[in-house]
Amino acid sequence: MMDIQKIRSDFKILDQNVNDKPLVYLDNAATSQTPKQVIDALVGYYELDNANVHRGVHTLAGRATDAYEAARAKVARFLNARVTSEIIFTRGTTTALNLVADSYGEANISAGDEIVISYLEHHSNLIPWQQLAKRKGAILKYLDLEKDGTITVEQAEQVITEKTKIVALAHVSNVLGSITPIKEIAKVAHKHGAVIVVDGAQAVPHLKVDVQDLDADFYAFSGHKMLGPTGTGALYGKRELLEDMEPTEFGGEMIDFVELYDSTWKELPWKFEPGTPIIGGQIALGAAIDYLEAVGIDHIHQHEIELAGYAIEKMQTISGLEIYGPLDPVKRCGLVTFNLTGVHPHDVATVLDEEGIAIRAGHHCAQPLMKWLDTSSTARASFYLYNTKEEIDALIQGLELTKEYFGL
Ligand code: C6P
Repeated sequence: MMDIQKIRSDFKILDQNVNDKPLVYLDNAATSQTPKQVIDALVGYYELDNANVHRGVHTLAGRATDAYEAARAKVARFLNARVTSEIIFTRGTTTALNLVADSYGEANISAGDEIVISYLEHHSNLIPWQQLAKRKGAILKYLDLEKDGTITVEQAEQVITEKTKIVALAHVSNVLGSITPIKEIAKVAHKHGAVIVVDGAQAVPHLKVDVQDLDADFYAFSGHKMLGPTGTGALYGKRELLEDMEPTEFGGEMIDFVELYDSTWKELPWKFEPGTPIIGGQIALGAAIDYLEAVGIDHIHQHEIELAGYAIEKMQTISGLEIYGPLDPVKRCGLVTFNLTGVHPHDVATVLDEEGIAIRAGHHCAQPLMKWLDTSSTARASFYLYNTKEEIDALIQGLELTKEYFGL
């Protein structure tokens, strides 16, 4: 069982009024809040250990390097990677996915090859593949979605062929909250000799992710959606794939020897980490993992199922409110995307903000999905471990007020 009040006491930011109302923060899919323990790790690094990593022989450099590499080991353990060197620190999901497209994609995609993605992808898992396909004369194919927005293995079986070289899918949709059956689709991809790249931005914060069990070839996530600082995150890749890949950025830290007309690279993972990394940030990401593990990721997932189920049940009583994605909370993570007929989602978000309630409105960086849903934008409430049913009650009241405000 989770002690929500105890958890909330670690998040000072939650204890404030916004527009004279208690803050109800329901925009966790955009970015989560940061507990004291993570802030302390960041401040502790700057107050006591600040130095560049992998370069100096002095004590602070040693401490900074040890803490940075210890954070990498935590990420490896959290995702159940085989070895720590399979974890490349990145600025987040977007950078990680671009790295795979620009390195693995560049070397392995030729004219006529197929890259398979889906209609629900975030732009970060769409544009890198779109641009790669354009550069190479490859074919970008889309998995269609079921009526409730979910992706099925049957769809994948129909679309993935012998020509498919890369399958790139979100583990959890940032709009629909739906969970993609990655493990089963990985089997289909591998049967056809393709690799599977997983966008885990909305999964790692909420679900137990085991990259070996999923048999993912690459797996990307962001630290700021899982209690860590912005500018942090990582790419997991199977060692044998990463070994064969070329860096896409060059400079200090990533080289072994540099001569006038040629250079060689460091071993994994450092050949993919040029320049001074986000040292304090990644150390704090390690502290975020400690926090999530102490609470228990399975407990967090269960809590979110309950919150999403409660929110969906209450929202269904509001006339003119359309919910997108599967209605069964077990099929999704803790977010609910919706529209109120006759009110633009930005207006919904603005009225709610007046009530101290933070939600997101817009296309959520998923324009093809908006088209598929036959809308230009939606409102989205997204939950995390510190949210409560009382906060969902406040959201529901706020939505009723929005309807009144617009005379509906
Ligand atoms: N989605 C949202 O409000 P970055 O920006 O690199 O940390 O994450 C990008 C990203 C990739 N994939 C998915 C599924 C995502 O949800 C996101 C970020 C935020 O939905 C900001 S648009």
